Parts: sequence; structure tokens; C-alpha cells
Amino acid sequence: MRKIPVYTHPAAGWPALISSTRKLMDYQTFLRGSVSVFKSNQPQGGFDCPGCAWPDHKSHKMLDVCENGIKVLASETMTTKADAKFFLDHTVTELQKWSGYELEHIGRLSEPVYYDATQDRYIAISWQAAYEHVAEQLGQLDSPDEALFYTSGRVTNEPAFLFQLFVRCFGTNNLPDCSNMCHEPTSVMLGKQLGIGKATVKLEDFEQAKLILMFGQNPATNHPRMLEMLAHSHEQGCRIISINPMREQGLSKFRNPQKPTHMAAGQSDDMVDEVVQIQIGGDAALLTGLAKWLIENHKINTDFITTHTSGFEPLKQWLTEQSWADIQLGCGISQAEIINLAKLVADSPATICTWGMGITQHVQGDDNVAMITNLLLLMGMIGIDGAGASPVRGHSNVQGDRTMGIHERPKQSLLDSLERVFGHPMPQDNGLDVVAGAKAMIQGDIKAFFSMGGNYSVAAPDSNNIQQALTKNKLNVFVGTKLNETMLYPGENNLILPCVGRTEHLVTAKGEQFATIEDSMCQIVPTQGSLKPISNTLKSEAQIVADIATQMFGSDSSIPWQAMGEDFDLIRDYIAQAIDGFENFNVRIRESERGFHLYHAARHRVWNTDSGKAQFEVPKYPITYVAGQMAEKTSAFKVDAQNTDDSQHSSQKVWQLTSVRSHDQFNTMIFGYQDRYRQTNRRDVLFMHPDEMTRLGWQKGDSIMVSRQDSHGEQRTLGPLVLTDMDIAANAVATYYPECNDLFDLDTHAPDSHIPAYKSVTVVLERVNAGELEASA
Ligand SMILES: Nc1nc2c(c(=O)[nH]1)N[C@H]1C(S)=C(S)[C@@H](COP(=O)(O)OP(=O)(O)OC[C@H]3O[C@@H](n4cnc5c(=O)[nH]c(N)nc54)[C@H](O)[C@@H]3O)O[C@H]1N2
Ligand SMILES: Nc1nc2c(c(=O)[nH]1)N[C@H]1C(S)=C(S)[C@@H](COP(=O)(O)OP(=O)(O)OC[C@H]3O[C@@H](n4cnc5c(=O)[nH]c(N)nc54)[C@H](O)[C@@H]3O)O[C@H]1N2
Ligand SMILES: [Mo]
Repeated sequence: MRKIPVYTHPAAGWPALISSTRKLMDYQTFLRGSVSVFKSNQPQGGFDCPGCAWPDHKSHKMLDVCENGIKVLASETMTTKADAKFFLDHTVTELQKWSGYELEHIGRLSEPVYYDATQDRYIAISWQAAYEHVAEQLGQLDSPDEALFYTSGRVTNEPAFLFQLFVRCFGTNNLPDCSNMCHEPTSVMLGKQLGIGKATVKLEDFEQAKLILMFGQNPATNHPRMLEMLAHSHEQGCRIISINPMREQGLSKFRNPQKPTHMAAGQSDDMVDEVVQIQIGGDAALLTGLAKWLIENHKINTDFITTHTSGFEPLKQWLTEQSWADIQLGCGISQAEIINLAKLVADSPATICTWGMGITQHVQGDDNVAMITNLLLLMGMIGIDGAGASPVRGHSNVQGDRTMGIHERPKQSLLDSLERVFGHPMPQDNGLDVVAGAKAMIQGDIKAFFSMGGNYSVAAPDSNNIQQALTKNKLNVFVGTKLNETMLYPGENNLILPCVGRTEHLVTAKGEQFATIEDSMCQIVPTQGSLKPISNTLKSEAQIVADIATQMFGSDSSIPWQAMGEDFDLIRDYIAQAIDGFENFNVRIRESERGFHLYHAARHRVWNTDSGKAQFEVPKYPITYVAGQMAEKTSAFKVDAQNTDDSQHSSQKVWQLTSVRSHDQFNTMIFGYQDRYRQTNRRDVLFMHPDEMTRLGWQKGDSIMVSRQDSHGEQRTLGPLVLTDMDIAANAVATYYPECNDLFDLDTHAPDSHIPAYKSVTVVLERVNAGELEASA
């Protein structure tokens, strides 16, 4: 057994903060940056950190910010600019060759620009001329459904509400958003099973939990502020178990920056008691084993099941039919180990299940969420203190954007209340989500693309084809803070409209404005920036939407677009009338510095589901789905390989691939190439267990090509990637998102939520070059 180097330093804590602070200096924004850091997540005039959606602690510590937050803030507050001069110096063809890292470091978008094909350059344009282009092109479409309006989860509630209103008044529900690629299975399945697609826990519940099952989540990298809460729970005697194909090393030790003695004595908290190193795509199978044992051994909460649920018998029947052999094949965990875990669940009076992308981004993503919910329902773990469902969202306002109506499949009640409040007819047909929208664009059915933040083509599967499709559009509009690849595939008319960031002070004719967000636990929180905007030319997202709406619908429209663009209180007054749970919004948001908690019926055991009860769901896919895919591809590969001298190891060359994030990126924004927890300084790596390398006769540093046959039989390849050690399950390999996104196709997704299978596709590996390439750039 070869040793895997282990990251022994504590996660988070001062070392992380100090190295991040150095990062700020790299960005030459130390002053601007540090001012903003200390105002982050603080009451009274502070802003909500755009780093993630984890809630703020009630005690508002002085430095309630983390490595992740600091980097995201540095990225937004950097003083270098992608201004008209920059675009004059670089053609778009040249910029297409730049890496995500290089684009990120150009700096902030600072003036509106328009693509001029004769020069192959973006050139400055006035706001008014930009609006005229947008209105003219949108107005010329044969149908509003030929336009696609994407939103990324950074956008705060007020502009998000205005944006969906504008899009619906224009006449379409084509409102895909980053949720479609993120926690969509959570929203869909929790919605179906509990009547509300959101976390049932509050932060306080973590103080009382006795068992936390953390499925497919890497908080040291992605939600560092969650570590503090986990360390605290652990200290109170809560057991924490990580279910993950990777032993994520940032989770084993945590040094708490809020504990001076800790820092001085060099102590750290161990957080995770155990890692269940599951096979990629094996969660539904593991949960099946847990549920089966708990039912068969009479460890379930029958009172709760009788009073509050529906669908128990069909689930029980289905569980009886599942064999332990299939369960073990499906998850790669032994029956004995599953039973041990089931006993912990049986003994715990308060269990929280948290989950991230390791659960959702699969063909079986909906099944995975359903099985977690089933487990919580079997044990009666919804609606009591210290227990519940805790999906951990990524983008800081991804949950709020949905609440505000950014949804391609809106509820009838939302459309009805928008019609009632605004006296304007709303489109009734469902719109396109991320994968359906991308496919429509590739087929030529979409002719205009409008992006409120985000980096659609890079975040979505099939990036190349989406980028080519963008070049055929009549109109592409990007409202953003930073230049990214999606902006570099211009269609006939192409505009980049720069907006004010969350750290920046927004003053309109109506005075100082603040916005709001909704965190991962349904808390509505005010956010107000304090820095001077990077350029006088920037406009707020709300103002940009209001201006375009005015241009299109005229200033005598019955909806006061301009007044709303300038006055967020007025937007909030409309939200209060149109969106459930926001009654008296303007008063309540000012009552407490920390905002208010949105009413969550399921927390009170009120079930707004079709049956009026909490609903058990039987999975749609067999629990051996991934094992079946692997076996099928292996036999196909063997036939293929017979004609080559490569057949020797053929059976071992079919793998399940997952894609993950590092602490040196925020989604498609690449801050650097380091991942100290995984001990690499480059991103073009393929992580594999060293024992598996030995089995194949391969070595660390070898160059590997990854290929995959997509759902249409088309071959997709990635690489060469540098083979790198990782404590990861057998049959599993991993690489970094988003560089791998062309491996994924738009048709490999979950059935109801349509989430792309970014976390599990079957691939074939080929060594193209043996060599001791260092895992450093
Ligand atoms: N620094 C940083 N922070 C971020 C982001 C970022 O890019 N960088 N992005 C933000 C966003 S939008 C989001 S959604 C969150 C994402 O936060 P996470 O959900 O933590 O994100 P990932 O790194 O994509 O993957 C999580 C884990 O899933 C595991 N995994 C892979 N396949 C499986 C599987 O089949 N089963 C199980 N149980 N686990 C599996 C991986 O090993 C990995 O540890 O982070 C947010 N915060
Ligand atoms: N293979 C693979 N693919 C994935 C994932 C994965 O795990 N694996 N994860 C998926 C997930 S969870 C997500 S959430 C998506 C992310 O998809 P997106 O949300 O589309 O991507 P981001 O990289 O977060 O978007 C970055 C851009 O947002 C803009 N921006 C930043 N701040 C602001 C702001 O305040 N206002 C405005 N208007 N614009 C702003 C900037 O221009 C920046 O370039 O990717 C998905 N894709
Ligand atoms: Mo996300």
C-alpha cells in the first residue's frame, strides 16, 4: 500500500487567512479589500459576503469571513479594470485563447461595450445606445420564447424580482438559472416530499444535533464558515460522518480563528469522526441499505410515519425487494459497515443530513435527495430541534433568486399574484431550463441570450457547442462584474453591461439603497456595500433592468420601472404583495440587523404537498445503476480493445469520473492553481488512488487522456491530465470543474430536475505518456 501524502495543517484558521490576505496584496487591493473584509457579514451597513450561502452566526464575530470570502471579495474589489482601453488592445479572437485565470485577473468590467465585428473588438458604447440595441433586437424576435434569460445566484433579491418581472412582461418564462446545475434536485424533491424545496434546519439546530451525516460536501473548501459550526457541534458530543468517495483532508483538522487560545496553542479540532468512502454515485444504494435495516429492525418512528406521512407501504415494499448484494454493489460499502451506520442513526435522537453537489449532480440526483428525505421521515427527524434536512447552497443568493420568481417552471400561484399586483398578463407556458435552453440555442431555436451574471457556456455541459451557438445569435447581452469566456463568443449584436458589485455603495436619486439576500436556511438578510464603485459609469443591476424595460415598454407603462430601479423600498413593497412570506417586508427587514426568517411550513409539520402529508418516494433508477453503466462500458471497451495491444488492462480502464472545486476558484472564476488540501499546484490533474495506479502499472505524473461516449454515442475527450495521488474510492477518478465541462453532454441528466451528471460519468482512461511530471505548474 503506497502512502498518500496527508495534509496535516489545520484547515481555515490563521494560516488560511494569512495566505488569503497575501492574495489580496497580489491583487493590489489591500486597502480597498481589507476595508470590505471587515465590513462583511457585520450588522449595520455591512454587506452579505458573496462567498457562499452559509448563514451568519448570530453573535456577529468581528471577522465573520473566511478564506473563501476573502478571495471572492478580492476578486470583486480589485482595482484593475477591463475598460475600453483594455478591449482596444486585445481582439476577441485573442481573448478567446486566454485562460479562466487570465480573464479573472484582468479586473473589473467598468464601462458598457459593444462588439464590432469589423475590428473584432469590443468598443465603448453609451448606455442609451446599448439599451436601444437590446430593445430593437428583442422587439424583432418572432416570439418572446426565442430569447433565453439566465441568472446566476449572486444577484440580490430586489434586482432578481425586477428581472423576472421584466422577462415575464416581455412574454416568456425562459428563466434558467444556476440552480438548474446546482441544487435543483433538492428543490424538486424536497418540494414534492415536504411541500417546500428548502432546508428545514436553522443554524441553532446544529447546536443540538447528535448526529450529522454529511453527504457529498467539502466545506473546508466551499463553505469554510460551516467548519466553525461543525467543530462546535462536535465539541458538544455530536458525531459527524462524511459520506464521500474522497477523504477530503481539509475536514480532519480545523483551527478556529475565533478562539484565540486555539490559535496560540496551535490546537485544532478534529471534526469528522468517520469517512464512509462510498463509490461515486452510490448514495442512493447506501441510503437504501440504511432504510432497509432500520425498517426490518423496527427502529423507525411509527408514530410520526402514521400521523404525518404518506407512501410508506410502497417504499417498504420496494426496500424489501432490494438485496444486500445489490446494495453493496451499488455503493461499494460492506453490509456490516452499513449496519454500523444504521445503528448510529437508530440511536440518535437528533439527526441532521447535510448535502452538497456530491448528492445532486447525478443522473440519480433526484433519487439521492429522495432517499435522504425518506431517511429523515422514517426517523421523524423533521420538525424537531437539532434535526432535519440541510442542503448547503453555493451561490450566496441562489435560494433568494428562486423565491423572487426566477424559475422556468413557475407555480401558478406566482403567475396569478404577479398578474394581480401588476395588472399585466403573465406567460403561462413553462420555459426552458439550462440544459433545454442550451439545446434550443444549439438547434437555432433561441436567437437572443441575456445573462444576468454568471458564465453560462463554461458552467454548463457541452461548452464548445454552446459557444458556437452563441456566435449565431442575433443578440447576446451580459450583465456582469468580470470578463468571462461566455462573453467572448459574440453573435450579431453583443453587449457587455458592467454592474455595481455587492461591496459597493449604491446611491440613486432616491438616496442610499440596500438590497437583501436569502441564505441557505431561509434567513432574509440586508446587504449594503460601502466602497466607492470601481467606475462612475457602472449601473446597478436593477437600474439596468429598469432602463431596458423603459426602453421597451415606454415610460408610460403601468409598471413604474424607473421608480423601482431607483428605490429598492418600492421593489420591496411590490415583493410584499406578490411573494408569499414577505408581508410587511420593509418594516420587518429593518426590525433586526440580522433580518428575518421566512416561514417554513414543514418545520412546523405542516405539509403543503399534493397529499397534505410528507411524502415517501421510491427511487426511479435501480440502485446498481452506476455499477451497470461501468459493466456495460467495460464489455464494450473490451471488444474495442481486442484489436489493440492495450487489451491487457482493459477491464481496469473504465472508471467513474467526478468533478470538484478547489479553494482557489469560485466556480468558473479561477483565482489560482493551488489546492493545498489536495497538494497540487495545477488544475489539469486526474486524481486517482495510488493502489489503483499500481494495479495498472501507472505512476504519478503520467499523462492520461480521458474519454467518454456520450448519450448520443459521440466520443468526447479531455486531456492530457497529470495523474495525481488522492485518497479516493476504487474505480473513481476526479478532476477540476469547469475545465472538464466539454466531457459532459446536455442529455445526461436527472429525469425530473434535469441536473447535469457532473459528478458521475463513466470514462475510459488511456495513458499517453509515462513521465514523472510534478504535480505542480
Ligand atoms: N472556494 C469555493 N467555494 C465555493 C464554490 C467554489 O467554486 N469555490 N462554489 C460554490 C457553489 S455554487 C456551490 S454549489 C458549493 C459547492 O460545494 P460542494 O457541494 O462542497 O462542492 P464540490 O466541490 O463540487 O463537491 C462536493 C463533494 O462531493 C464529493 N462527491 C463526488 N461524487 C460524489 C458521490 O457520488 N457521492 C458523494 N457522497 N460525494 C461525492 C466530492 O468528493 C466533493 O468532496 O460551493 C460554493 N462555494
Ligand atoms: N463540471 C461541473 N460543472 C458545474 C459544477 C460542477 O460541480 N461540476 N457546478 C455547477 C454549479 S453548482 C453552479 S452554481 C454553476 C455556476 O455557474 P455560474 O453561476 O454561471 O458561474 P460563476 O462562475 O459563478 O459566474 C461568474 C461570473 O458571474 C459574474 N458576476 C460575479 N458577481 C456578479 C454580480 O454581483 N452581479 C452580476 N450581474 N454578475 C456577477 C461575473 O461576470 C463572473 O464572471 O456551475 C455548475 N457547473
Ligand atoms: Mo452551485
